[in-house]
Amino acid sequence: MRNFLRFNGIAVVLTLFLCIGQSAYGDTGYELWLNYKPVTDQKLLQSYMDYCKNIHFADSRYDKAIRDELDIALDKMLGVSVVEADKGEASIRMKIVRQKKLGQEGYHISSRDGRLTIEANGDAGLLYGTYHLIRLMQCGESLDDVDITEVPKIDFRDLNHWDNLSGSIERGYAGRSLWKWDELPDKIDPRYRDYARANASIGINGTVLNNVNASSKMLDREYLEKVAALADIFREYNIKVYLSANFAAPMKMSSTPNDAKRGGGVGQLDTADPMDPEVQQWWKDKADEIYELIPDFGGFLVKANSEGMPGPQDYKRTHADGANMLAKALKPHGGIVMWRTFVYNDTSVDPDRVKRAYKEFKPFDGQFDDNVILQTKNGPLDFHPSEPVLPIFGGMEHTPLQPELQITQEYLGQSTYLVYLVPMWRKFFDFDTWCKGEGSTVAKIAEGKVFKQKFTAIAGVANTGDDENWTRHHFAQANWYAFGRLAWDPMTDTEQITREWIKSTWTTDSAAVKVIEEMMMPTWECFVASQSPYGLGFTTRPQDHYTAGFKSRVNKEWKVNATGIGSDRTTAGTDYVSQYLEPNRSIFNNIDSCPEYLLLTFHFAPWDHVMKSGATLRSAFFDGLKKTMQVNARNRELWSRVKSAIDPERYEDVIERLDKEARDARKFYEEADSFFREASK
Ligand code: GCV
Repeated sequence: MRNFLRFNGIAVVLTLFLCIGQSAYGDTGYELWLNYKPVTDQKLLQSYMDYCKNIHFADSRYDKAIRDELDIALDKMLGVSVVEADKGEASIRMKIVRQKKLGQEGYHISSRDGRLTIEANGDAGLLYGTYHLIRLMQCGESLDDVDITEVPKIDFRDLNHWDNLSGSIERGYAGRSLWKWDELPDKIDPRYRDYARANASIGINGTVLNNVNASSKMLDREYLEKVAALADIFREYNIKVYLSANFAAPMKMSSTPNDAKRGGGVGQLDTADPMDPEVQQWWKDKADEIYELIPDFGGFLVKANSEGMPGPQDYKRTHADGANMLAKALKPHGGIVMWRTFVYNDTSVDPDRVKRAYKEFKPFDGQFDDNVILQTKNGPLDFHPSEPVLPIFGGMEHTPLQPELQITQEYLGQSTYLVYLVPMWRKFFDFDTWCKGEGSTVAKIAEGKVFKQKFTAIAGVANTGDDENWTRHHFAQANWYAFGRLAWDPMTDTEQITREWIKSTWTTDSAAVKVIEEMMMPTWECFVASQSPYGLGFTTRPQDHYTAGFKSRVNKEWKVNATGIGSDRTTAGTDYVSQYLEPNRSIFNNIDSCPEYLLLTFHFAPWDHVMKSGATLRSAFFDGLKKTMQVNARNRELWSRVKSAIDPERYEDVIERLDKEARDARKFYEEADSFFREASK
């Protein structure tokens, strides 16, 4: 094999030139964090070029993806091409080794004497190890004496797309669906591969293509063939395809008016009763059909008996009956069922909505088949800016739970506000449920370390669309990136994720990195203070979940009057606190020990309640309402400081977003301030 470096001197000179004059380097944001910029530090550049002189591939099933990525990355960052070499001579060696502790996806990167090795026990580990290596170079890290072992903490790390077959996206704020159903399977948009690359680079290994408010048509042969075409591409990047299934799909007619709107069933039956043998057979046949087209199909995600979707309760059956029937159909093929616990419509379950999901599911703990996982939103309401952890976490000892986080900012300023979600997700993962004594955090439950379970999973509701930069707001890309990194390991350090993202997306200029980090970090807390202070909950209009909607929420979702504000969910109120284990129950129940970020979720708190700062709730509350405006003004100023380090196109785009945020935040503030002043007299 030829063993020489095809070093393209002209390319390096050119790329360095372009880098010095950033303005010449047009950027749309399409590359996301795979924005491979020429390495300008001469010492690092030389060192990287030495390491990347030639590569020995391990003959893995991801070789093509690995090679393609290295081709792009090395060319753009170093101005060199990938050159293959024999094992003994290569400066980068990829190896499959028998190391069970690395699992199927883990890897070990090490370097010594100018040579670097990526070892993995399973082929996918080499893919992820390669992305890690590239990331090190993007972040300007030395490759000398590297010794990194990474094993994902969660098995199935999925994006959930709420994309409809029509091309619209429920709660999508970045254009239309990425999936061009009318063109598939014949025409393959190159973007599908870039989507897979981006996800693989952060460890995402599954994607649910369609909305949980699923059209039955998704399971039609016609659409399954289109799905198979996508699966063929994603498979090259270790990404499995899943589908949201409509529970009434076996019926020829829709079982509910809502389902009718979504296209009705695709089967020939008159029922979708999970105890009916014909229905069971229908799902078995459907599973066989799917696996014939997509042998590594991941399984079904199901929203049942929630917000008008059909489900087993329509036939007086339980969630367990429904989930297990699907599980049995998928089991022979190795598929799983992700059954959602976002179920709250039946007011007879409990007058307080936040209590319903727990009450619906707790009685069935331990009754689900072993290829079922309960996909559970982080909070009991619905992805609000600040919520307590849903007590299903810690409350169900015999059922695997899959956290569902929302990357798309439905209640968090959509694609207008810069809101960095990691601080919120950190709180969620760090929450101690106490289910097996102190330290039984959500992170550990998600990782399967608290209860015995066969597999673990996590889902993030995607914020992608067909906008050129995928997420409309350039900073919203950070939430997608961070979700992937946290799905890989929920305990990944926030600072590390943030800096990696900034460096691989924007710039490695250390002063600029600091400034951008400073912009991002306080945004979630400020947003909460302005739009849902102290865990108040619903504050936006039901029509858009964006503009101020206090009038339609007051006295329904929470109360406010001259005495105080909030919801009494203590033992003297709706008793929601009792769904938590001790000591959380007592901590939340007492207004003095209740964490302030949840004060108004659990208490109707008097305006003169004294906060930890010494201020009254009244003054803290009204001061807080201004916070998003303040952080926005500060961010506008901070952003101007990094102008010289940022390409003009994205720089201006961000200014435009910040200006829109300023206008909308002021409007929200004015309405909030006047409403609460009036209401609190
Ligand atoms: C997909 C909320 C959203 C709905 C969403 C639902 C869910 O209610 O507003 O758009 O539907 O959650 O998660 O199922």
